[in-house]
Amino acid sequence: MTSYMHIGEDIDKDAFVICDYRVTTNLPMDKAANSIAAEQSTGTWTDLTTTTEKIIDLYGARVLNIDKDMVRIAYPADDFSIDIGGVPQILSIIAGNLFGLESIHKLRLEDVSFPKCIMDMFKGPKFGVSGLRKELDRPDKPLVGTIVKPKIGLPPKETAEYVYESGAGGLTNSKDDETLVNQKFCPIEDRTVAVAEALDRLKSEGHSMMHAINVSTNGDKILELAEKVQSWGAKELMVDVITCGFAAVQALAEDPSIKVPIHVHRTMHGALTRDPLHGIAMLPVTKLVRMCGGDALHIGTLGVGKMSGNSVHDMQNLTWCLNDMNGFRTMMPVCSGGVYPGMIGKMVEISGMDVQIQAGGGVAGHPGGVRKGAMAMCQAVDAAYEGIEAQTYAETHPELKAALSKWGLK
Ligand code: RUB
Repeated sequence: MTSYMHIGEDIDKDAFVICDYRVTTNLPMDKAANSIAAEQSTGTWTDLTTTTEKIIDLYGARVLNIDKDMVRIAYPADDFSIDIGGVPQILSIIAGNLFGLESIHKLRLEDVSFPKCIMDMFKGPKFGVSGLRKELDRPDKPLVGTIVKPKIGLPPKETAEYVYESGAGGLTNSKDDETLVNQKFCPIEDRTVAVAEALDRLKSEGHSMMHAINVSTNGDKILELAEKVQSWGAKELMVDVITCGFAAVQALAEDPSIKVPIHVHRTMHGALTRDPLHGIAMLPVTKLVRMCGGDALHIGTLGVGKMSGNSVHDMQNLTWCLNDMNGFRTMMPVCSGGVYPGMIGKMVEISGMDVQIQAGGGVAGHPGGVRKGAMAMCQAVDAAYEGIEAQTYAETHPELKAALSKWGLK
């Protein structure tokens, strides 16, 4: 069998896509790594009469390192399609057939590094952290948002009332939930128009706020829908990246007709990210969403909310939203899922100020209703910003006090 082993080789990092895989197999690890490198580049299960040493030398993947169950494989940049192909073709190499190989029991793509020549094919966020802050007139503090709850069921008028109330309570952001698009009880056009009126009313009262309308739909319709939603007054769009695909995020972000930020939800990511031995970690998802132009991305709640995750992994995602990445604008990390005011102090201590903290139940479940729920969230963020314990701040802020007595402190 052809060898793809290049252990210890000092490759030119600008000429390869480098992946770290966690591999569980009964095979000796070098055999397993070799079969992955072969399958994902120039080989298959048997030697071929049609390949040449030159082809393997130019386009063969290289196993660079094996450390217990971690295998590092480098793919020559020329294996990747130029101009067209995009993330679908990238994923078919770095995260394709290898997941189904019978001899590999489990496999998880933990990380990927892209060379400049591939990152240059992408444009990154159009707005990102600084753009969102500018649009919202919120230079320093964390953004504070809500997800309109219930997830489904409210008609457009009530949705807009919810948005207005949450803005009147001080929130900077709100959004549709991932399961709401264009149901009979809440047509997207009526919802977008009603929410735009609510946002305009808030603006006339001196408060800037955005609401992300969910345009997740089929690939042949998403751009047209986004354009319509924008023409009906949407100030932000939302797209579910795993169900719609990275290409959908990129299509929206790079189309010149789309002039509003894109909030990226990651529903269904648990099918990829949750098993510690199998699937795709959130880190490669984060890097790809930023390359594709997402302006804000759900990254987890740093180990404190309702969704599974932990602060170490979520912080890696947060770092890759905000670090220096090929000159791309930074992307707003969004902490969401089971969030309530009593956990914000801990969250901000870990995340720092460049974060969007949002709560659905943690706003709409407040005993005083949406406006007071929004006020409690903002008060918790203000306390964290000023370095004051939430409990102390609550002594002079009744809305926060009510939230702490209902949900407690984390
Ligand atoms: C939030 C909610 C969101 C989650 C998704 O509602 O359900 O869809 O943020 O999780 P609530 P993640 O605030 O009531 O829990 O952000 O981890 O992808």
